[in-house]
Amino acid sequence: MTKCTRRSFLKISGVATAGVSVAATMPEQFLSWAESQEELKQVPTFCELCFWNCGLIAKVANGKVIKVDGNPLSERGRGRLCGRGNAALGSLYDPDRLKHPMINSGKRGEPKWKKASWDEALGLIARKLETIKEKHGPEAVALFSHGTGGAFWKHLLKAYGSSNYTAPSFAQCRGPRDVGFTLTFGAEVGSPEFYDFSESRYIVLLGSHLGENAHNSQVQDIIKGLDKGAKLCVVDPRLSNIAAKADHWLAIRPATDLALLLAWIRIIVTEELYDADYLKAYATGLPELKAAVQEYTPEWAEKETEIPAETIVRVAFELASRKPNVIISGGRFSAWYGDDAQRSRAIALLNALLGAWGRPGGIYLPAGGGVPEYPGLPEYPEHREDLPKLDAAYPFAAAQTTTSIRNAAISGQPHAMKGWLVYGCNLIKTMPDRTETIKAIRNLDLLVAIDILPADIIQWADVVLPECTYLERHDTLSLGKFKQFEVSLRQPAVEPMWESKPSWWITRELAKKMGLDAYFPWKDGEEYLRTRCEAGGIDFTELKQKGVISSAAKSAPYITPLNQPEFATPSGKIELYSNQLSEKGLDPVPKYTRHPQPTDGFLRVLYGRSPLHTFSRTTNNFMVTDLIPENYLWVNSKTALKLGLTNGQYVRLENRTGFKSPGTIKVRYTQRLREDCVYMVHGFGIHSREMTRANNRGIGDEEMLAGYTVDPLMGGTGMRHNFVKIVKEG
Ligand code: MGD
Ligand code: SF4
Repeated sequence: MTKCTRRSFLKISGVATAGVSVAATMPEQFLSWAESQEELKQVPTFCELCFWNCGLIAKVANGKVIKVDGNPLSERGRGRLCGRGNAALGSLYDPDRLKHPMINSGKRGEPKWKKASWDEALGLIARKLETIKEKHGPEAVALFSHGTGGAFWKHLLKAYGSSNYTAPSFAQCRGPRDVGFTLTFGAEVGSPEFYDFSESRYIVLLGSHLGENAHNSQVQDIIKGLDKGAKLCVVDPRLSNIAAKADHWLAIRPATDLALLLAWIRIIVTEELYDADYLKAYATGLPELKAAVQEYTPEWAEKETEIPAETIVRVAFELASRKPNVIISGGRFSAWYGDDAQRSRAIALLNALLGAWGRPGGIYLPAGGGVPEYPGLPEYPEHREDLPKLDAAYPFAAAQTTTSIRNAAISGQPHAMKGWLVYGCNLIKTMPDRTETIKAIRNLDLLVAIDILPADIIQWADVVLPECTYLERHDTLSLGKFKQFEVSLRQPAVEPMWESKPSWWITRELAKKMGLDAYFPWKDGEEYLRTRCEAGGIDFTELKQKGVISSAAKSAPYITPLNQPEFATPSGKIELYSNQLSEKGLDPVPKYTRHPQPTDGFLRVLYGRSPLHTFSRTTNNFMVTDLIPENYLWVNSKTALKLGLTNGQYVRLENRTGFKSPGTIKVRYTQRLREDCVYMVHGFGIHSREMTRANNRGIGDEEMLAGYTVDPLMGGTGMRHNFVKIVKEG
């Protein structure tokens, strides 16, 4: 933690010369500090407005955070914050924040809130958890978690005796990609991804709108790569911002990406454009792969994808000419159509054929490193081996799926599911099929929501626990495996507001009430972190001061004669043909399946991200809602004219089951989208009236889902089979 004076801060931030505009743009806290002679405290910590966790430095005066800046030591942001990261004060000082624990004395979904003390709320939760354990066993309790503080809840759940923890970021997001890559390379592509964009010579993005999807360092890297001459091909039904910078924009017919990928694979193997030496050294199954893709000619792919065959061939040759310094990326959110692990595997196969894994400008090998857990904790209770697994139907489910926990709560099969702890997940908007989620919730004996805002999920909770925001708390360490290993510290910049508390405290107090104190020996958050750092040989005093410490000790990002890669597949090689899949009766090489296309005046709903919003996390944040207060419905101008829509008009949507959106959305005319689709940003359409700025703004894509398809490999939920009609108001 360092201090600077008002004068030096004004100089650093350029505010001293900003003149009259300061009053218009700076928050009240800043103005009162600027009038005073207070010293400015600088507290390094990291951002939680998305999972990228960029290092930041909070500037604190008079007990208030007045500004945040990027921490130059953090590889995740390199001194910069994105628009959301800069809106930290909008999260910290949101007047709608949860202020004290609450107990619901009404029904779930129609709550009657009673303010409670922490002792009362935690006492009630502890009693209910004990009862569930007695009646059904500890496995009948599950944790849904998304965010850094979730680590303490996972520890509590395991100490209680359950291993049922899940995150929507697996089955509803990047799980299919991770499984497709693991089946091929024996490892995931990482989070943040190990893409060496800044050194790339050819980049293909399929359905990834990097930039609108603001992953700080990754956006910096791709721009650097393009500046240095990398070619870019973007495959997207919409001309995204990154597509506007591309050498090729392929406006693919939605749901046909696998056809394009298989055609590219066929061209590369039949024309022998692959990296032959690399495959000889590291891969197995090339002849089988070659035989399996013969039917996927460019002419066949043209009919499926509506991309001209000659363009398909041209991109394949261009891409191969720049091997191995190439990246083919399917982005992060990969739960599209239910065959997503296989589509992701096709992407992995292309990277493998071109020798990209472990090569400069391809997918680098992440640095090793880690920090041990808190030493000396008791062993977790043993889990019952005879209990059937919730995800048994999905042989490659590398993590627990949210939907299998939901199914167990509905049916009681394969075992009882009676209590949910929901940490930082807005499940009502996150899981496909809201009716099923509500049915499951109604069957529970206990739902505890741990949140910072009165989000939609809160309305369905029995007990609500207000966590303090990331600028007010210690959390677990954030460990980053980049080309160097990096440890980031979260520490409070200011005291928690109202009665909100950090998760290290809430879980410890709850544990005490259940006789699990031995698992939570730390005096406070700082002592927890210091002890772990000491056990891992990290200088905690230095970490506190810098916020980030990185180490190059185990850094070897590229393959060299002395740095050979290891592939954790059964064969120890890159598996172009997968015996693991064939043994389970699944396709060893991806096969194309045709998905339904919209008919009879229906349009496919595409959805994505806004650079200023993270799902529903930011839709109430006053610093970004001023700029983007609602989502818009992108409609191709020709389609809009045909339907008699005017630009800016509010409309409703109706899905194939006849469900009409309760909210309305503003039409945005565009030529940057195919005629058979509409597009919107996810995270809007909040129902909670206590979220005063987000309530009833726009429409949530999840609400319009008429169904979803489940990935047979890993249980991912394909949510892009979403067709709607546009209904004019009145
Ligand atoms: P968010 O909307 O970010 O999504 O799923 P979620 O993580 O459930 O909800 C986060 C919740 O955490 C909010 O209620 C917010 O108030 C709360 N929160 C924010 N900060 C904190 C904090 O510091 N502490 C606590 N305790 N709570 C906090 C995201 C998931 O959704 C993902 S990763 C993807 S990629 C999918 N996206 C997606 C989609 O695009 N469309 C559809 N239909 N479904 C999707 N589901 C998936
Ligand atoms: Fe925060 Fe933006 Fe970094 Fe995400 S990318 S952690 S929102 S600064």
